[in-house]
Amino acid sequence: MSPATSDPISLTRFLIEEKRAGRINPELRLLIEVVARACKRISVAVGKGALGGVLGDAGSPGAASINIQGEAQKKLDVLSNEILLEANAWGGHLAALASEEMDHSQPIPDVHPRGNYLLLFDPLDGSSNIDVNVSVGTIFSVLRCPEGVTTPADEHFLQPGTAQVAAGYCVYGPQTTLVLTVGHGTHAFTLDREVGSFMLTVRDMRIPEDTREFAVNASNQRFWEPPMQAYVGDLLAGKDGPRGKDFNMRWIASMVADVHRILTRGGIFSYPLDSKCASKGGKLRLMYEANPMSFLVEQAGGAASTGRQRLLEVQPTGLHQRVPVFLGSKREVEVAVRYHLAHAVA
Ligand code: P6P
Repeated sequence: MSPATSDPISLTRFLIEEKRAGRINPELRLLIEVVARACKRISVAVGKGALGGVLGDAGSPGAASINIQGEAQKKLDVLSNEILLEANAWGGHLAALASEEMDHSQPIPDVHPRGNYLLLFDPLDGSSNIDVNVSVGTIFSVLRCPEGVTTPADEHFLQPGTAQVAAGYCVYGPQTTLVLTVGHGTHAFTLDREVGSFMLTVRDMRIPEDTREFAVNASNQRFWEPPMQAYVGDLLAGKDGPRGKDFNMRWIASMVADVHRILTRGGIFSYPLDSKCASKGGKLRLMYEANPMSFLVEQAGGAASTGRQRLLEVQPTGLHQRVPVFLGSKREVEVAVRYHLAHAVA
């Protein structure tokens, strides 16, 4: 990890330099700029909280608005989704987009030119934390539109995570920070609110290969599969147990915040299968949560697995498909996977 110089460059300059180096093309540069601009608008709305009249559930009293995930939508979920849809409609860089908040993907309207990329996003992940003023974030993933497809549909989005050309998140916390990869490292840009620009604050984030910190919702312990119970049990046993060292636990219940901590200082994040979510394939969504986060983590020297395979190699079967997630410090993810593989063999 190399903190940016004392005179940080802007996201715009960083992207121009990536284009000059042949790592992105002008269309992808525009796409990322548009998403970053939308995140600035979302940051303003999130930052206003109660003053902006946007806290609480969407829908009318007693008739909450429920999304395809079966979750009550927050007003800010709906607003953030609308901001991203509007920002990306007219630029000519996208063929279609898909959102956690929309049942199906949506081609760019005919009134606007269509580009060669597909954008997927969770407009405001962790939104249940908003009303209690805990960090939340926007997660996005960029795929190429398949050759010859002029009106993309859901099936054209079903590409493995290795096909992503860019991915990122924007965490709305004490700072608003955009973390981005275009396949050449993972980089952090902090919003300078006075100027209104994202400024490069960490070039090439690197996750330490080992860690003493794990992130899991431990209240699910009784629902976990045996290998997960064994793995976490050994973490909790600390230096007197088979791991021979003590561990610390953090769980913010906002994936963007938990992953940002891991990208910043290491750790392992896990949302494994449990008997509550096994019928759905897991808790977290593959296409617009697990895949973009796994791309960022691998580009920062970490690892990401379902517990049974490299997460980026999962072949999607549905736009809102869920998947078990282990990601973070490379050697710790390898240990967690060994517990699962050992159980599978036994
Ligand atoms: P739990 C937020 O709803 C989310 O999708 C992720 O951001 C977060 O990691 C997870 O769910 C939290 O789940 O079961 O702890 O509330």
